[in-house]
Amino acid sequence: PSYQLIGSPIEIGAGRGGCLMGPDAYRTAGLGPSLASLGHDVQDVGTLWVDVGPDIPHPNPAVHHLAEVVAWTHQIAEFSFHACRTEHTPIFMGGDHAMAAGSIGGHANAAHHDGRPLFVLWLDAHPDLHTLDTTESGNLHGTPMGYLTGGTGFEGIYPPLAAPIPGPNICMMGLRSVDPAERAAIQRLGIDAHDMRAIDETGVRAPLEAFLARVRAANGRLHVSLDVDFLDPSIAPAVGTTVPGGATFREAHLIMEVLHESGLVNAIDLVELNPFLDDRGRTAKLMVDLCGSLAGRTILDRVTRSA
Ligand code: DIR
Ligand code: MN
Ligand code: MN
Ligand code: MN
Repeated sequence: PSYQLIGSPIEIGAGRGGCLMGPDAYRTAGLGPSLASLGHDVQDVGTLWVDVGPDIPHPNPAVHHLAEVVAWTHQIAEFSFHACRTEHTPIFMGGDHAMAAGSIGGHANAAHHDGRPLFVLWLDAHPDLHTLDTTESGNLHGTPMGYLTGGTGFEGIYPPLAAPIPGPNICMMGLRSVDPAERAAIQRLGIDAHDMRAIDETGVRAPLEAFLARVRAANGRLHVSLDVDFLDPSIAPAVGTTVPGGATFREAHLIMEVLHESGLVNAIDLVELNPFLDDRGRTAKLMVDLCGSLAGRTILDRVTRSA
């Protein structure tokens, strides 16, 4: 495919600063050249920015920086809608996970426009299924999935979605920090959720292949949203919300390798990288290497391919 890199340095959705530097850390770690070395067309279209007016008050006093998140959501959704109606595969370089309201929301509207269903592979320690009313931290990076699945209270504040994303079209892997309201939402929406206990028991490949078979059967479009905290903190320290017991190096690469073989990925989010917390760039480098596997890097030639 032809990749389009786009910097989306929103950072006020997270509890602490630093994600602002994410896009440039990916550039320094060589994301563009790495994809180009695999034979792809790569275009870095630059970094988005927003103007922010006065904050929007909200009945939930924990909610903060709502106006800024809404401005970013509009900006990123607009870009995503247009990018996802071309042959390019956009890679949204975050930025915190609040970015996904725009990147996936715009993608959902583009897919709807083309009469195709959107599927989401959500790789994260957290389901980010809060609404503006249920969030206790008020950190809005915990809310994009709430918005995208049609949670209440976003209407009139966030950009309209053509249709909410149905739970069964969403596969979550890596969950290990789930708040009570989110746990209930996963159940109610019928999200295809795999917590770390399930990954321990089944590995990543079987549930991923089952999900991809559904995407293929539905002629769906696929958005992959990769939160740094999906990975175990021992290999990916550069994130504000580390949670022990995350995906291993090989589990993460295997997911990317299987995604490449599927040929189904239409857009990618790289979120929550906080370069201020990194250890000599190793987390940024790992994220770039994971993109390499997603873009077709293999260890050896693979002569046979099992189904
Ligand atoms: C917690 C943590 N569920 C919250 N969320 C996220 O603040 O709502 N951390 N997304 O990365
Ligand atoms: Mn997240
Ligand atoms: Mn997370
Ligand atoms: Mn499943």
